[in-house]
Amino acid sequence: MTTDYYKKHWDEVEWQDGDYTVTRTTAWSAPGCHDGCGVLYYTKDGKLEKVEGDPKNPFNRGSLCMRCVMMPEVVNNPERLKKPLKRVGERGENKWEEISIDEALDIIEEKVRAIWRDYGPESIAVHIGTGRDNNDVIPRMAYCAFGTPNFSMGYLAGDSCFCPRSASMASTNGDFMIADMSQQFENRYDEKSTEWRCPEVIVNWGCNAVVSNSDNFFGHWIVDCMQRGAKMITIDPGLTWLAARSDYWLRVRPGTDCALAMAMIHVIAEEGLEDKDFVSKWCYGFDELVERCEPWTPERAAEVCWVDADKIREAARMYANANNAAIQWGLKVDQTTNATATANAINALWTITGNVDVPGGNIIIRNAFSQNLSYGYGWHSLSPEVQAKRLGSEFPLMSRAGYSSSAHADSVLKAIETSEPYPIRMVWMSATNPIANMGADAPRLYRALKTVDFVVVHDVSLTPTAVAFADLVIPAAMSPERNSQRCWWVPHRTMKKVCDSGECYSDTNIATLVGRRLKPENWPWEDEVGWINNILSTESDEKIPYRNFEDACKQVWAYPEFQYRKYEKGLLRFDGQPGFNTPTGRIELFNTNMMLWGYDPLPEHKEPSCSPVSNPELAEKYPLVLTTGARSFEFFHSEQRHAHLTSRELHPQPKVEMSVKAAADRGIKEGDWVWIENQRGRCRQIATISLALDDRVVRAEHGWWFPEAEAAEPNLFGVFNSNINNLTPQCENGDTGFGAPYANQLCEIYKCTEENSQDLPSTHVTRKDGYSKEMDETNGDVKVGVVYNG
Ligand SMILES: Nc1nc2c(c(=O)[nH]1)N[C@H]1C(S)=C(S)[C@@H](COP(=O)(O)OP(=O)(O)OC[C@H]3O[C@@H](n4cnc5c(=O)[nH]c(N)nc54)[C@H](O)[C@@H]3O)O[C@H]1N2
Ligand SMILES: Nc1nc2c(c(=O)[nH]1)N[C@H]1C(S)=C(S)[C@@H](COP(=O)(O)OP(=O)(O)OC[C@H]3O[C@@H](n4cnc5c(=O)[nH]c(N)nc54)[C@H](O)[C@@H]3O)O[C@H]1N2
Ligand code: SF4
Ligand SMILES: [Mo]
Repeated sequence: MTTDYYKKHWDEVEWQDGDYTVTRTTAWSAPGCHDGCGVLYYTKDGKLEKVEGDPKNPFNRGSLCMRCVMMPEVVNNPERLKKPLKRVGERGENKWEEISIDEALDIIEEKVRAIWRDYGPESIAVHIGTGRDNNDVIPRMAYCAFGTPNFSMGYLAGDSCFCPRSASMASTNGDFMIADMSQQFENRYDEKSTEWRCPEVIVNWGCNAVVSNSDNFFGHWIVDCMQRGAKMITIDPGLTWLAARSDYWLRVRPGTDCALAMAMIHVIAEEGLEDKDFVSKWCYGFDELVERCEPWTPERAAEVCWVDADKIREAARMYANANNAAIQWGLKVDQTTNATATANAINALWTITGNVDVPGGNIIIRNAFSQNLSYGYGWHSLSPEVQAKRLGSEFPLMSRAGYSSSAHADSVLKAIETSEPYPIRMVWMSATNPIANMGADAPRLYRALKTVDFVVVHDVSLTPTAVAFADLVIPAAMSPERNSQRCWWVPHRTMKKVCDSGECYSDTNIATLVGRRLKPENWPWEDEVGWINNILSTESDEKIPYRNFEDACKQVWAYPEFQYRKYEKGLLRFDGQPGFNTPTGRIELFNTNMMLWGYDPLPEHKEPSCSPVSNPELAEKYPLVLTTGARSFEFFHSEQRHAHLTSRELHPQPKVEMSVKAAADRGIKEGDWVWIENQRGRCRQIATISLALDDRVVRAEHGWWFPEAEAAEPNLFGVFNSNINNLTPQCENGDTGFGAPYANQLCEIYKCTEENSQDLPSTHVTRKDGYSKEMDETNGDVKVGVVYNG
């Protein structure tokens, strides 16, 4: 295909190319992803045959990552669910009967009405996974169909994905901020037609965006900016592609980022590199912050973080001296119990250097055309009495200020385990596979979810979660089989159905069907298009250029107007005054919200609970620092794992990365199967040797299950055999309720032998009730130091 081909069809949204119908639209989920890139779908006889990046779409400008390129394989995967299933055997036996959607809805309606009558709606918990094409749909179903306040992100310990960062930003800045790579402008990198300027320095902080494309940020934008001269600092224990191309790679010890950020603040303040004008006009508490960071000399941080002191100094200078610099931060900021403080410290870095809402800095963003749906969508349909029952509302940062408008995942788990403050009788899971991936302490979740009376799973495939717990499984439609619209910052996008999904249902469809059965007064539309039309006509501001789905599909995307330095123009505060949307109207380096709620208003480093520093005794037995879950190109969490897919061909087995010395000391060679073990449990992955990793640190993968293996228990697709979440704790959160140590554990690694592999984790968990069992009677948490007893 030549460029001429695309030019010829530039103004069309659908055309014929031989036998193919080509449709210009966007992709989101399923399969999962955070972004919504422009695609050209090639369909023939109602079947998806090929996907290309849409060169016209400003978001991805023709690029695609491999998960969209391989979408036809996943959509046409014969192992996909095609019909609703009702369990006929015991849970875990994998025995099902195919039923119609009406029969499934009958069962759901009967169970829900019985729970409403006997226990109250709060006894229903509704879960989703990460940000897919159901982010707003499933919360609305929870509130407006089931009438429960207990909607949460699966069993994500400490809500530790984006929520800690977003709550930090909301409480210090009053808004969300993101690295500015020109994504607010349809003309993108054209510096002549926009105010955008390329960042001189980009900091990749615990984020590997070229692989993860996380949070509506397309990683290739960083490459585009590198090509335009941006220098880079990467803060990561691993030598990623970005780290290898950076001017500074700070090989931080997992879980110590707060200390590193405080040392960088120390250097900036000591050398007077802060933006004095911005600090004096727009910041509150600079002196207090500087005082707090005073003890954090680069030398002290070097000891804590295992990074060279001079490098910390030089990186801080390079960042602060740039005219404009952008920090793109990621998940690893959240995956520590010290997440809130860590996020506050990094937030302070872009603030004191004046990189706030300026071209090529960190910009303030909101959803296009005022579509503020997300987790709070439909919340107001609940009475104040029901709202007050939301689990986890004892955490003020989350509940009182509405910074995290969901139930607290660990609190839901505890309610299932203890029936306190009330029992959970039904669990609905859309797009989450918690025992394979989302939840920490997968064995504990396994035990808990087995006790819930009624479980519904809505998914594309029959997952370990479905086999272990579900009474009903409903098949999910995939991205090219959905009509949808997207509100995640900018641009506003539509997603158009191009192939038939048979009896598979989009989240929007299933929520509508369930809602119309249970509370028809809240569901005035009949199908997904009716719902989208409602959003476009009533939930969007008047600047949106279309008011119904049909018109929206003719345009595919729309950019709202974007302005820099909104704080100077009175565009952020409700009262229309200049300043930020905070109590003081300034960015609160000294966080008055946190002070009022009884938290430390300033950042401070805290050691992870299991580290060589905090727990040297444990470290004697488990000397390696373990970080988990760095993303790989092939998979989105536990998806794309089927054996015949290209993803498994390229990445057939789980991998744990260790240094040459760490491997040699243990007699381990590249490609050996090894056990990764700590006080909570163990799992096995394949060793891969790194020339660059610290000898004391290892990086293990998450999300592994083996769809090709026996589905029934005790094997359960081998879901616990390679599951790194046998080693991570649930219910160990920061004091704000946010953050969990998924990425900073201790472990030991040893070679798998026949002898030590008799008791496989899947059997151990499903048949022997194994791992992390001993609970602390006072609070239901797992005791740190419980010794694995295989
Ligand atoms: N392909 C793919 N893309 C995805 C996903 C997926 O599963 N697959 N998942 C999506 C989701 S839900 C999320 S939240 C995002 C996450 O995506 P990112 O925010 O990019 O996070 P990770 O890939 O988990 O980790 C990024 C880097 O942090 C490093 N790291 C590990 N521990 C630490 C630490 O303690 N400190 C620092 N500074 N760095 C550390 C890792 O080595 C890794 O290179 O990706 C999204 N995108
Ligand atoms: N150890 C460790 N654990 C981690 C992480 C880590 O870094 N380390 N990362 C954590 C993070 S940040 C997150 S966000 C969670 C993510 O966890 P989740 O988002 O829950 O991801 P999965 O467990 O893969 O479950 C997603 C399921 O949804 C299905 N699905 C995909 N798209 C759709 C859709 O549109 N509709 C429906 N109904 N189903 C769909 C998929 O087939 C899959 O079975 O994992 C967490 N777990
Ligand atoms: S980031 Fe990758 S998987 Fe997601 S929509 Fe874009 S190309 Fe597809
Ligand atoms: Mo996530």
